[in-house]
Amino acid sequence: MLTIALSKGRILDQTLPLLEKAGISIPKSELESRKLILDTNIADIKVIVLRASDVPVFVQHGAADFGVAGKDVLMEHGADGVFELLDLEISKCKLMVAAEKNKNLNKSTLKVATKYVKSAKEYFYQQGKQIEVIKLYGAMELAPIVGLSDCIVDLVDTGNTLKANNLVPLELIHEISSRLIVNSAAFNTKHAEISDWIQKIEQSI
Ligand code: PRT
Ligand code: MG
Repeated sequence: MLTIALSKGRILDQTLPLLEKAGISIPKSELESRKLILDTNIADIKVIVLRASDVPVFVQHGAADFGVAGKDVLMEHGADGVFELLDLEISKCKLMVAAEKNKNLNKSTLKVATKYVKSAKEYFYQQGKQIEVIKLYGAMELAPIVGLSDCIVDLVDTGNTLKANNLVPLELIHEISSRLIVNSAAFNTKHAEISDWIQKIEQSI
């Protein structure tokens, strides 16, 4: 039995066609049901659909053998106990620093609003800048406008969300795409089976 953990939302939408090309499909009735463990066309492969940030947790602990998660989520999680095997080249975006235009960011301690606490700390530490992190779970773009922070660290795709909130992208922290991860123990114990599927998925990218 193999269990694949997928992130709900945009990653799920873009992963399903890849899996289908590789020979794993989820019937529409399963996707539309409220079930949390979905059957696939292959009897010994199940799919669980999770909150993006929970995917590496399930894979790390072996509750799922495989998973698909954004590089942003993997960097935050630390990804201990998981191997990052493939760049699926889907759900691409950039992790960036953004702020109001002409905002002075040369302060001794910069207030940074983000849900990417670890990535933000590492980035500014490398820049030799001291920061105070304000952890948010969403609507990061609001923080500089209402004076909660000097800047934000968030994902940027088209840039429309920043623009709509009078913010400008300033510095690139990391290019983001979704990655196929595997539980490191499962990779050893179910090596033949797992390598076989990895190859098929790789050919579908
Ligand atoms: O909403 P919830 O908290 O439940 O989950 P989620 O928001 O984490 O899920 P979802 O479906 O949004 O998918 C998140 C994953 O998709 C991330 O972990 C990334 O790996 C990937 N991804 C790719 C993105 C984007 N592009 C993206 N643009 N995730 C979020 N965004 C958001 C961004 O945070 C910002 O608010 O889109 C907005 C910016 O988009 P533009 O086009 O206006 O620049
Ligand atoms: Mg979202």
